[in-house]
Amino acid sequence: MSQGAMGGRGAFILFEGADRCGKSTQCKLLVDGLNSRGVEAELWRYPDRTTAIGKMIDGYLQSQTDMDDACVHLLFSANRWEKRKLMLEKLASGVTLVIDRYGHSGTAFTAAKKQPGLDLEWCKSTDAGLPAPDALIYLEMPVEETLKRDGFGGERYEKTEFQREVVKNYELLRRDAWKCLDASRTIEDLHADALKIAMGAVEECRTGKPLGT
Ligand code: T5A
Ligand code: NA
Repeated sequence: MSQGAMGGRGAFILFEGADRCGKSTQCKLLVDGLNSRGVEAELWRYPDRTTAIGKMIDGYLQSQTDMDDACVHLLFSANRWEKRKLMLEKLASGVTLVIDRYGHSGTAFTAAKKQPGLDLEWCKSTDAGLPAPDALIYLEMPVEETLKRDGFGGERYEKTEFQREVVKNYELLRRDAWKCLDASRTIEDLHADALKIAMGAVEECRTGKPLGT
């Protein structure tokens, strides 16, 4: 019997943080860890580059196309809205979703462009009404350290100064409820903490915690 059939919903577990802090690594490990403990879990990521909107975002991130800053922000947001219905269905059916980036990335990155009108409040407003995470795991790391990691530098936003602004914005968005982990620790250590946090959220959701917005 699925968890949904037993009456509980799945949890929405979110990983956030600057580029190369280790989000995707932890998301994959967490989904495996949850599944091996009998918790049905799926890995989702934003941007979801597979949809029509996601393909436009992908072209932009790879600098194949240019776009107005507000316009591309709205596409990132629309990419979350277009998957809202499926997200609600999955959670209601008892599936836990481990999600690699969400609206916090949207706000932290667009606001880092420092364009008139595109402040934190405006950036957040386009996501108002989307489901809120049950647990947000923020991987914290100085920009200088993430720069040393493999693969940095390929895409549009992977520039030192820009990443510094992104981290400043995450600090402004930060709430007490965020679970902040020092991302310079080992992959295994971080996974152990993430699994504890996620199992706690899964249990709360199973026993009736409502989904926020
Ligand atoms: N964006 C996104 C917006 O502007 N608006 C939005 O609304 C959204 C949703 C693409 C870009 O889009 C922007 C933000 C981004 O700039 P993406 O596709 O998530 O976003 O970016 P990716 O390039 O896939 O991923 P990241 O750069 O964010 O990297 P991760 O996932 O944080 O890091 P990961 O796990 O791939 O690890 C990076 C390297 O470090 C190693 C890994 O092995 C890998 O080599 N590593 C560690 N090394 C030592 N110790 C550890 N603990 C380690 N963990 C990982
Ligand atoms: Na990633």
